[in-house]
Amino acid sequence: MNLLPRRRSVVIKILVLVLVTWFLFTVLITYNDKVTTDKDIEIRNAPNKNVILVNKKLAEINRLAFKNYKSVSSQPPGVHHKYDNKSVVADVPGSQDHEVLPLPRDPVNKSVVADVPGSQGHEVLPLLRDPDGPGEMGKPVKLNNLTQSQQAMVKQGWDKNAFNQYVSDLLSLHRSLPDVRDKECRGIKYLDILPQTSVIVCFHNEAWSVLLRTVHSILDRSPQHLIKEVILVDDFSDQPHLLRQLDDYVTRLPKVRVVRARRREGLIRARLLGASVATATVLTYLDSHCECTEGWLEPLLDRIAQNSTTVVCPVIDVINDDTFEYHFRDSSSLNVGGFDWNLQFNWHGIPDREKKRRKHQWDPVWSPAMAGGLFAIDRTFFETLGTYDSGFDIWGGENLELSFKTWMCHGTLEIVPCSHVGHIFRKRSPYKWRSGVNVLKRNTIRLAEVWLDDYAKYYYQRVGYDLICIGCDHFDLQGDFGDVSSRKKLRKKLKCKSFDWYIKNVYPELFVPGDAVASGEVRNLGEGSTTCLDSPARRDDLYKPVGLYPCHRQGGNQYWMLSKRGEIRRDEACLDFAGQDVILYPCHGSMGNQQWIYNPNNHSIQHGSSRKCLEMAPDKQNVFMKECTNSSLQRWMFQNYNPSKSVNLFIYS
Ligand SMILES: [Mn+2]
Repeated sequence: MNLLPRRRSVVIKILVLVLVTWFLFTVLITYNDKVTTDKDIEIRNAPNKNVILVNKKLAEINRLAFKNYKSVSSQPPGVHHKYDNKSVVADVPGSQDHEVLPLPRDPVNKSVVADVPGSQGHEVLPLLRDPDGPGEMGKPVKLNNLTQSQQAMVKQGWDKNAFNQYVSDLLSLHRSLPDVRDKECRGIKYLDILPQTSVIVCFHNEAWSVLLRTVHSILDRSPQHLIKEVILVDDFSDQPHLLRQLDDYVTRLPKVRVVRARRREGLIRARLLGASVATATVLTYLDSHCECTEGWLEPLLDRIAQNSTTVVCPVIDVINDDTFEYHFRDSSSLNVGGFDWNLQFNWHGIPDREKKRRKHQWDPVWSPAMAGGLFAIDRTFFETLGTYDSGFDIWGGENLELSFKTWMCHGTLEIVPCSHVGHIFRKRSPYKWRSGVNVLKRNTIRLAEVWLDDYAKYYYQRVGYDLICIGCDHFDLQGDFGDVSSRKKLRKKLKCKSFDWYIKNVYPELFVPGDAVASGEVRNLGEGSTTCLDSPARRDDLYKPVGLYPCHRQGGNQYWMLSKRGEIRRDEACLDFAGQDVILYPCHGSMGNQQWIYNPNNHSIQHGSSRKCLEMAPDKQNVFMKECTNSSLQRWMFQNYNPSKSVNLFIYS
């Protein structure tokens, strides 16, 4: 009987011991796990410390592998898609020698993987991020009281990247952003079943924190079932953080793969390399210095799901290159893309006819051209269009090529106001290109030759034949820009519409020099009729009052065109009156302050909205806007005036 209580106490002791041991063990395990994870995330979130020294040997081996490429002809056959994950040599036009490096896919400790934000599922996301940390909610970061060594680091970051890398490194890779959409966007119901997308991000020597913030913003702010994969295309970077360190990092992000070019390819061929390994129905291209915002993806995919020939662009918000502040505006001030006769892309306001076509300001808006870096396209449609012209080199003009053929070959190009992606706009390119080749020129000549038909002459006039090829006219330039016959054949095969159709239907706002109602000098008929409107009109000359000078009949600063819509302009500079001086202002195509009504009978130039008349000062130094009189100082003569082109000029509402 004595034994029993003793035994009972032994049993209880054992039980307690087991419990305590189990408890301690559990605590220890959890603690260990947490320490590893915390450290892990901390290291990755503190990019200043993240220059893990890359094993030099590995880097060397990589370099050796890259060296072994063979040179190939510049226009190999079409794209062949590889749908497997294995190491393959991709057959991209112009880049047969790409090597797709296999991703290390070793089974990793699950608890670590699950704790990496944006990986596997989005459900386990303990973001170790200070919600009031620097740059959160897209707020600006201003640097104060820096030590000398910090100042040196700031400068180094700018030199390397042309943006403030030091500030970027201070921000969380998962920093929060405000919901920048119009509030109506939040209630829009999209199709239940949307296609998946492969997001393709090309980079060359991109800063670690900027690249990874791009990646995490994709993963963190997209419905995970819509992201099939994120493909990072490395265009032959040599900075150590983009080699082994990047491979190691993305191992923990199962949807992210790195594909590496074996030599410097340029943006266009890098994008094609990405496409060649992508497996989803929709390709979404982003630059490597972006941040996606809440709800950015669904409205893009929705448009493509409804019509696979619709090519869509998000609204591109500005991430300040210095403070990393996220700037955004509502859709009322949205711009669409266009270009000038230099074939340079530009932005302009939504034309009135397009405003009328749409019901709401948050409805997708037709855009004549895309900026280039950020868009989504159905992969089959992209292939049908012949992807990019593989004869294009490096970068430039490819955005217009894709824009023209989208519209001309039976598609639609839209900007989707409910989709916002931030982008760091740099003021200079931090990269070196091989010298001696004007790639932009070569690309745009190809563009003009294949797509512009008769309108190509305006491009050639604008850039000057000399610039294209010294000593030859544009008909014997074949050697200079390569062979475009296959691209022309493609255009024929697809039964694409003419550039004339495109200009008249998609981009009627574009000023076509041949349509000018008048071109040449604008001469005042008072004070001896010897004075002409005279101003330079380059970008630096804008916003200044327009001047006067004795007429010289040599064009130049006295060459003006009167457009059908009543603009008095040279290139993209328009005479503009807002109540003060008559200045040169970027043409906006919306008449208003830039509409001038020329009356060939009394030679007056009346301003559309103020109804005042252009008048020369008696001392011939300035022009003013005055009430209309019969004064000879208000009489002007346009050179080469052709009233038959001035449709509707006198009808104003
Ligand atoms: Mn960019």
